[in-house]
Formats: sequence, C-alpha cells, structure tokens
Amino acid sequence: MTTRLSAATAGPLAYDRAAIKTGVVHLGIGAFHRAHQAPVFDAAIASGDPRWGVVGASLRSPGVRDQLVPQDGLYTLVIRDGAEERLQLIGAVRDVLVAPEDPAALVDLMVSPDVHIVSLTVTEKGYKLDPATGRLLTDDADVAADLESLDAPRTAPGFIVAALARRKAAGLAPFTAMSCDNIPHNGARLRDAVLAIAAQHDRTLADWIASHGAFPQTMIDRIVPATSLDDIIALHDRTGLCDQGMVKAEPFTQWVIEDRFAGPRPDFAAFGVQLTSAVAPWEEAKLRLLNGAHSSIAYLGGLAGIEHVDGVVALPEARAFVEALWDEAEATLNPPAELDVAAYRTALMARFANPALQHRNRQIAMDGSQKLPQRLVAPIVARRARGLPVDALALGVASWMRWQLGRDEAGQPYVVDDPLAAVTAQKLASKSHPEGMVRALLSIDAIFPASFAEDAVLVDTLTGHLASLLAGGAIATLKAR
Ligand code: CS2
Repeated sequence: MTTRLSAATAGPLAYDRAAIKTGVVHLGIGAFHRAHQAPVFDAAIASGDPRWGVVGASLRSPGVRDQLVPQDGLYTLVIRDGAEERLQLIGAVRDVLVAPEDPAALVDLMVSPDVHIVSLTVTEKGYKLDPATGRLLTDDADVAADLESLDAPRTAPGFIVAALARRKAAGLAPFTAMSCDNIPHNGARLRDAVLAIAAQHDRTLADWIASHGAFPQTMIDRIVPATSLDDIIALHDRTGLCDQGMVKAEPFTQWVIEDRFAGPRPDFAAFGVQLTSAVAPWEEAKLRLLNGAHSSIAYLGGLAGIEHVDGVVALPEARAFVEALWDEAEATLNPPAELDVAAYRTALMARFANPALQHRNRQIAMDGSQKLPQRLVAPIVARRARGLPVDALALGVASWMRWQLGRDEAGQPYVVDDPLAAVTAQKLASKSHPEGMVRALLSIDAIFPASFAEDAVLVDTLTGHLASLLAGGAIATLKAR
C-alpha cells in the first residue's frame, strides 16, 4: 500500500499552515494555477504574510478536489530542466470546492471579508466570449442561465457577479477579479463579461462594480504540461509518497500584473512578479511569439505523428520555420523597453527544447478556435494591413485547418477537441479542394475577420500551404520552405 502525501506524511513547511487565512479564491484550479500563481501566494505566506491562502474551485469536474483534499491541499511542484529536477512543496492551497456540487458554498466564500482577490484560470473558452470580438456569448446555455438567475451560477463571470452583489449588499468592498488566462486584454474582457451579466440583473450593481471593482490585466507565462501517470510514479520513486496533485513545470516563470487592485494585495514585487501600468505590450509579445509558435508546432507536429514539442524543435526545418514565424510576428510588436526580443527568442527556443517536460502537441492543439485569433490571426492582420507577406504565420493557420480533418498523416483518427469542432466539421463536410476548404474555414467569423477572404494574396498563401500539407505532409512542407 503506498503512502499518500498529506499533512501527516509531508516534510515540514516554512510556515504554520494553521495561521493561514483565505485571501484568494481561485476559479479553475488546474495545473497552471498550481504551478504559476499558487507558488507566489505560497512565497507571500512564507515571508510572514498569512493573508494569502488560496481556496481553489473547479467549475466543472471534481478531479482536482479528489486529488488535493485527501492530501490536505498539499502538492509538489516538480521543476524540470533537462536532467535536473527540483521539488517544491506548496502549502498555500487550503481547500478545493467543486462549484456545480454546491454553487452557494463558493459564493459564500467569495463574500468573506478576508477574500481580497478572486483569480481565474478557466482557459480561453471559460470566459464565454466570442474569441474574435470578445462579446459575451448570450446564446450559450450557461450564460443564458446566469443572465436569467444567479441563484446557482454556472459561469466564472456569473459567480463573480453573484458574489459582488452580496458584497455590495453587505457594505463590503469588492474583491479584485484577476484573470490569469492567455486571452488578449484579459482584465478588460473579464470586466466586460461581468458588467454585461450584472447590468442584466441590476443596473446599480453594474455601476458599483464599474466604479469600485478592479480587473487588472495580467501576462502569465510558464510551460506547465499536463501531469501523466508516469510523472506521479517517478515522483513516488523519488520521495516514497504518492502525490496525485503534483504538477510539473519548466524553471522559467513570469507574471506581469497591472497594478490596479480594489483592496489589499501581496507584496508581489518581493516575489518576482512585475507590477506595471502597461501589460499589453508584454502580453502581445508573449502571445504572438511563444503561443503563436506553440500552436503552429502543435498542429504540424501532431499531424506528423510527433508526440511532444521538443521532438518538433529537434528538427532543423522546424526550428527554421519557428524563427521565420518569429521574424514575421516580431515586426508587428511594440515590445516593452525592458524586453530584449532577441534574447527572449533564444531562451524560448531552449524552453521548447527542454526534453524533460514532455509537453504533448495534442494538449496545445486543444481549443484552437479560441487561441488562433490572438496568436496567429492578429499578427497576420497587422502585417497584411501594411502589405507584408505572411508565409510562416499562414503555415501555422493552414496546419490548424488541416488539423480540423481529425486524422493525422498516418491516417490515425483523433478528436478535434474544440468548442467549435462541430462548426469546422460542418464547414469542411462537402469540401475536398484546398481553396474551397480554406474559404469555408475563413468564413467562421468567430475566428477570422472578413478581410481575410477578400485578401487574394492571403487566400493563395493559405491554399498553397494546405495543399502541400495534404499532399506531402507537415515535414515535407517544412523542408520545402
Ligand atoms: C500553450 C500554453 O496549451 C497551450 O495553448 O501554448 O499553455 C503555454 O504553454 C503557456 O501559455 C506558456 O506560458
């Protein structure tokens, strides 16, 4: 019988867990939160400020609660760099709630005067916004339910509105609602979604949130692949404890936060977080360089049957493609003065090549419809507005198009895991010629602007790439560039 990690079996922490308060409610407590924000709150607690304990909530399934609660919320952050591995025990997470099981319990907690921050990693689709325009998806069943009643909220913005309404009624200050997802202008988008739902219920509530609430914009960066059973077994072999809540990550971590809070916050700067008034240039650089390359690598590699990111960038032709994509994307950026783009690119290639991460291409390939607009479409828009070519960026988009067929180059089927999968499948249903396929997919206005279909040069480039992917495959296409 294996021994589970828990307060009774874990090694000592640098602080007394009994003294911690819940200052943060985190919506969407997946691996990313546990590897990126929770360690910062943990550092704040370890520095002697016990206000920043975290209660996480899952908005859908009980999986994380079942991993963490039997372990008293404790888990190991495994930091891997090639052959080196560092373990960090994180004690900041006090509890995990499963929102659909008891929505009222989550709202009650968010109303606590000790809670100053409600942070979110609910992935792009969790905001229920049109990916191209950022407009609230009022036709979505969960959004419609939250617009109708907030007695048992279903969406992240719905929970925030329900809790802020109670805080207003109780004469409490609002908490700061902090999006930590890879969506552009994440703070403003969350604010818009919250205000749209609030206004539907109570105009004065919406006005109160608009004037007293805070929705800082953030840029978050750390590569955190999904934990596998092999990872759990390897950690067990090393420590003798079974840690089902472990997360693995690269050493690199960056968090840039707009310094706009409605109430107290940790001394973030003391824990390596950058506070600034201008997050957008950081976010744009990260989304277009790291994430744009990541998505392209994921589709090309996935089609070629390469399992992990490092396996793709091990190929010289793939590295050359990534550099070309970065050349194109970099020309659309207005990077912050502190960002040395050349050094960032060099470091980024090394991060992708980290063999110990085993970051699956299929994980990154998920939810492409939600990711493409900010990662690949936006830099194409910027370049085409200046009449510039977009060969590499267009290959990224064409590989996403080819991915929609649901079968790799060896004929292996896979599930296109995307909220718009039915739409892309339907668009492609009667199409067999590359140009028809390109035009059909470009007509999805949640992803692409209307200008794309009217841009003959772009349509031609996309069609050429898609034809090559269909005829010769991803590696041959990369080699022929
Ligand atoms: C990845 C990101 O899955 C994906 O779409 O591109 O999760 C990426 O690993 C992070 O943004 C890195 O900060």
